[in-house]
Order: sequence, then C-alpha cells, then structure tokens
Amino acid sequence: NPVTAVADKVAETVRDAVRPGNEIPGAPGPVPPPLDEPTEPSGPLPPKHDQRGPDTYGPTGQETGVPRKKVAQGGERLTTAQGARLYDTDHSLKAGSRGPVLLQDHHLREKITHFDHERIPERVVHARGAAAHGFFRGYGTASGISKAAFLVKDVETPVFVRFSTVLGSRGSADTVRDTRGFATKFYTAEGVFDLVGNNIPVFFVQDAIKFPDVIHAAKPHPDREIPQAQSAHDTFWDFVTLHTEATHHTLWNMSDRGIPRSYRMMEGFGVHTFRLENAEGAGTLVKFHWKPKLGVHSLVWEEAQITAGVDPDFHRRDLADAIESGAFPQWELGVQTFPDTDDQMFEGIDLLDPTKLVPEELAPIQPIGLMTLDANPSNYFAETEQVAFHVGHLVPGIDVTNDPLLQGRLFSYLDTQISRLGGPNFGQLPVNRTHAPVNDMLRDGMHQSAVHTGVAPYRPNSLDGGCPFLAGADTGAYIEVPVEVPASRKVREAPASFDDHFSQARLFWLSMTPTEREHIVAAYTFELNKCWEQTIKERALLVLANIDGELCEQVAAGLGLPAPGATVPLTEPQPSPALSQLGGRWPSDGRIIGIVTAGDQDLSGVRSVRQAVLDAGMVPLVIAPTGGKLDQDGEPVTVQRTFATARSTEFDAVLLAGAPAPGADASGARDAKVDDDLAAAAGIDPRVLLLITEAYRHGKALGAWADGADVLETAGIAPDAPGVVTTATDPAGVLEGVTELLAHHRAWDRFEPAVGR
Ligand code: HDD
Repeated sequence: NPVTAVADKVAETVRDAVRPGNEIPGAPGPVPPPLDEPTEPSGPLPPKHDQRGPDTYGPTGQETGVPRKKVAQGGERLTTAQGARLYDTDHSLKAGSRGPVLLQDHHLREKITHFDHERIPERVVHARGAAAHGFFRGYGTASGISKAAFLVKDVETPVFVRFSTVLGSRGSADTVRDTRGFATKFYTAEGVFDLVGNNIPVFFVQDAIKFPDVIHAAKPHPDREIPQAQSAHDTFWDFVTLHTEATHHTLWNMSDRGIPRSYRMMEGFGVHTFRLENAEGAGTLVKFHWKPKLGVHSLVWEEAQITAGVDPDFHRRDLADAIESGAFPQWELGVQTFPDTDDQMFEGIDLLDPTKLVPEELAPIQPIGLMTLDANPSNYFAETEQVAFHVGHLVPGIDVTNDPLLQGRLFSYLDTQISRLGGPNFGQLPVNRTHAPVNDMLRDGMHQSAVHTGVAPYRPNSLDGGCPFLAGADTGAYIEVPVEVPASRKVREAPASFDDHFSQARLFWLSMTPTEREHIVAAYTFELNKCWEQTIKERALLVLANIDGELCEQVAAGLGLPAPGATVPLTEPQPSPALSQLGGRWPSDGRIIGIVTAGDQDLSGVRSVRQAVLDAGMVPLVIAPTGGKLDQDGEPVTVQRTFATARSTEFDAVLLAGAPAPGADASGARDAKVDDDLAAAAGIDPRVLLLITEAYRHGKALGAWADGADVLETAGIAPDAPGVVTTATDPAGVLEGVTELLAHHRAWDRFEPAVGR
C-alpha cells in the first residue's frame, strides 16, 4: 500500500533524525533533516469516506457509468494540463542557474496563467456558503396535488444543498446576523428542480425591481467598503425605514433566526407561493417548508460575535463535521396548501405578497418527503462554488405564480450565472448536470464541453430525422395554464393589499416568548446604536412604534431617545406559537460536548464519559492543559483541545472532570474577562474559568464531578443553578442530566427577561 509505505518512510526518517550523534552542537535538541519524498510514485488519493463528487452524468445528461468516486486526477506522475509528464516543477527554465528566465518556459507560463485565473467572480449575494450532497425520498403524500415524479412514494432523488449568508463576501464570518440561504438542487428523472429559499419565510421587498436597491443598501458602504457582512450600519437602516415593506423581514433578522446555531438547525422556506398541478390538470397553491429534525436553534448574540472571530468557519465546519461523523442532518419537506382561487388570497392574506406568511395554525404544514445530507463535497470550488441555482429550473407538476418578486428572480438567476460562470454552458458543469437526457437546440458558446452531432439544430427539420420531437402538452415541464388575465392597463404599481406593512410584523412579535422578545430588543438596540445618523434612529423608532409600543419603548431607552407613538392603528392578530423557537424537546445528535480535565486526575472517568458521549451520537472533545495524549494507565486518551485553543463557543455543553491548576502558558488569557487573581488564589487555570463563565452566560448546560465542582464554585456558579448538573462521583449521571438539558438547547431559565413579562 503506497500510503502506508509513505507513512513508514516518514516514521523512519524521524527516527533517524533523533538517533544519538545526529544532534547539532549547541542546538537545543536533535534537528530532523528535511523529509524525503517517497521514491515510489502512487496514484492520487480517492475522496475520503465522507466525501462525494457530483454524479457522473455527461454534459447532456447521459449516464456515463463512471464510478461515483472518480477523481479528476489520474496517473502516477505530475503532468501538464495536456498530460505531458514533467520532470521538474520547482525551477523556472533559465539561461544559467543565475541567469534570466526564458519566455520559452511554457510549463512556467501554463502554471502561472492558470493560477492567475483561478478565481471567478463571487456571487453578488450569498457569496459565502457551504454545501453537501444527499438524497430526497418522497412520501407520496403530494401525488394528489402534483404530478412531479420525484414526489412519488419512495422515489429517491439525489440532491445538492448550499447554505449561505446573504451579505458577506466569500471569506466573511459564518455567524454574523443575517438571513441564511437554503438552496436545494433536486436531480430528478424529469430534469433539475431548484428550490431556492431562505431560512426566513418573508422577504424585504415585494417587487424584484427593488432587489438591487435593498442589496446596495445592505452591502458595505461604497466609499470605504465597511462594514463587512452585517446590517448594523446607516445605509441598511436608511433603506428599511424608508421602505416599510421591509419591516417584517427586518424583524425576523433581528430575532434569533438571524443567528442560527447551525445550518442543521434551520428551517427553510420557499417564500413565494408556488402552483402545483396534478395529473388531472387541477392546480393547488402551496408554500414550501423545510423542517429540521434537530429543531430550530440559535446562538446568543455575544456567542455569535465571539465565534465570528474565534472560528469564522463555524457553520461550515459544523456541517462538514456532522456529516463526516455520520450524524446526517435531515429535513422534512412540507407544504401549506391553498385553493387556487382567482384572487389568490387565503384568510385575508395575499398569497402573492412575499412579505406575508400564512401562520401554520391557519394552514398546517403537510409533510411530503424527507431529505438526508450524507456526503461532503470532494472539492469546494468545483461543487459549492460552481453550483448554479435558478428558480426557473422547474419540473412538470411545479409552476410559478405572479408574485412580482418571483417573476424578476426568473430573469436574474440565469443572467447572473452567465457572468459568474463565464458563459451560457454552466449547466454542463458536473455539479449542475441534469440526470435527465438533454436534447436541446442550444449550441456552441464559451466552455462548450458537449460534442453535438447532426446538422440540424433547428426544428422542424427533415435532415436529423425531425429530431428532437416535442413533449405532449401534458408532459412538458412548464405549465402555461391558460388562466384568465383580467383586462388591464399597463401600470407600474402594486395592488392595494401590498400596502399593509405592519400587521404581520406585529403577529411575529406577539408570537415570541419573553426571552425571544428580549433578544429582539437587544438586537435592534445594538444595530441602531451602530448607526451614525440621528434621523435614521428616529425613523426606525417610528417603524417600531407601528409594530408594538413596548418594543419601541425598550429600544428607544437603549438609544437614549424618546419613544414616538404609532402612526397606524395596531392590529390584534391571533399569535402563532409555531413562530417561536422555544419549547419542545429535540434530539441531541451531533451536539459538541467539551470535557475539561486537568490531565492527571480521574482519567478513567474522562474515558468512560467520552465513550458515553460517542454512544449517544454526540461529539466529545477532551480539553487538557497541553496537547498530545493523556496516559496514566496504558489506555491513552487523545486531547483534542488545549486550554489555549478551546473557547466556550465551540461547545453545546461543558463537563468538568477536574480543577486544572494554571498552566505555564496561562498568561495569554490576561485580557479575558476573568479575575486572574481569583483564579490564582483558587489555583485554577484562568482559561478554564473563562470557558465556564462564558458557557454559563450563554445558557449552556454544565456538569461537574469530583474536583470539577471547585471550578464552578470559584466561578461563582451555584451547584444547583439552572442548567448545572453536579453529582459527587458519578460522571455517567452527570452526562445523563446534561443530555436531558440539551433536549431544550439551552438552560432558558438562566435568563431573566425584562421584556414582555
Ligand atoms: Fe436570490 C442567489 C434566495 C430574491 C437574485 N438567492 C440566491 C441564493 C439564495 C437566494 C439561497 C444563493 C444560491 C446559491 O447558493 O448559489 N433570493 C433568495 C430568496 C429570495 C431571493 C429566498 C426571495 C424570496 N434573489 C432575489 C431577487 C433577486 C435575486 C428578488 C433579483 C431580482 N439571488 C439572486 C442572484 C443570485 C441569488 C443575483 C446571486 C448568485 C446566484 O443568484 O446564483 O441571481
């Protein structure tokens, strides 16, 4: 095995290096020589067990029969792009070893030229994302309302899902306050269906013609290009207070939905109303919903901010790690259904207005299938970066409605791919290839990778056998239903029903628990205090007054401004408990449990609790003073985090197996919000105290046994405080208590909301 051979060779080299006599006089220790490359060539490594590439369909949808794990590289030797073997790639061709580089070095030119063009334009919105492969299995429950083949019972359809933030650049942090994208590509037998949604069910604007405006306002200021990936700045608040149709979406962004704990713990929404059609031609209006099996959970704001610095890749790491560890995230797809009436209204709600939702209590969500994400991409660029979604990618049985936001999107997605992916043939990129046979009459263009045959790409023709033939009216993908279009004038205007900008924002506010309301108040106060212009803050308060008086007063107090009164009559909608995230019990799969040990205490307890965490489908991370392995009794425990690399934000719960004394490198924690003197007096490493106090402040479950309880005491945390589990000697009992707490995500009773009690 070439891989083991390499490992053996490396081990041998290192052993050689530390042999007596190999030391450099005066040097602190033996210096290993540079590692040799293996002398035997070997083929490229295949993707890891958790990784998969796109299915290997040809550029025009034909099955190639190539195994799924195929990689782009082949052969054992380095080559040029044309396959010519290279004997050197480290030195330019020069006129003598100290002479100038020769223009004729075509390998140098090819290598540098390719490198110069490695990047493509990032997405104008949703630039930062992470994706995974998986499959969708229909329940068959939708077959009465849609003839789409992938919704038939037990039909399994491959999918590729990309999650994203909206505002930030490609390298921005994951945990910023923002809407999240949730885009799913279904490779169905009838062609690709893209469900391009968000984790918020409503949108900022009602008409696509306003999309460039809201994005210009929300992106960094054009003069200095700050701030990155956030809405806490003047132009965003200027826009959303001048365009009150944005009120509802803005309120969702300021709620906990704007800072999800994980992509695995987000709902997804198709936002618009779609029209399904069954085999008999009957139509039903629907809204699509993705419901995560793990429940909907969020970060708390301080945690989100710390994480943006400590681990900007938090969400993409979380998704990839969960899949790699076998904790495959799942979402149930469901629909709310509405009769396809002429007015396209439901219970007084305009179904064509994308700033409105329909409460689940009025139209329950009916599950129609289950999606499982079970493989990570093998190559970020080829798959996650090049995947091209388009709301116009539809299959028979699913059609669009006249929602003016959706209508504009039908143009934008195709258009953007042409500039982003360099031409009209982006559908031939492996991740975008349909699994249905393609027989179009589109030809040529940049990056054409299909070799079309025949001479007559037009129809009708008599030269290529008349091919391609048309589908029957009942089997075509686009359903041009001959609905009546009322005789009308050409106008640039919205219907009067689009004028209500506040009643559903108020519905959302009234449906929140006191804790969630407190978070919303804090978010508005934070963001508006980051604005410079006084008029924007005042205008924002006027908007808030039209949602709720208490919300407005609380934010006004934080801004140091008077609270204005409402300028519209406040409605009294029936709250929708389904909009709240709190309550319920949820699985703890894939939750991350930090186990703090001093390294020299109770290793068998650490070992047993670590195994119990694994057995429960969660991820244990052992945190010790130094890296390496802990070994007291010949059964070593690997350390995953040291006190220097661990931060509370990484963990859903922390277990204390000991009270570690300050490590030699503990002074690095000086700036932390922990009283060093206190830590020193108690003989506990200050970084452990920081970890615990932070986790406590963020409502995380804590458990301690043996000396671990001393850490809690020093941190001022009572052993019977909410969300704290302490038993004298029993790690298993502590874990059981902590796992029970995790079913509720956080120890909510640790927070004492001042709002809405
Ligand atoms: Fe959009 C990307 C979701 C309105 C124009 N959008 C994009 C992505 C998501 C959404 C998830 C990222 C897809 C990916 O991962 O590649 N967008 C939405 C939702 C909207 C919405 C849920 C409202 C309900 N979008 C919207 C409008 C327009 C666009 C009104 C233009 C008029 N969106 C785009 C785009 C993007 C995009 C410019 C950028 C990159 C891309 O398409 O492929 O075309």
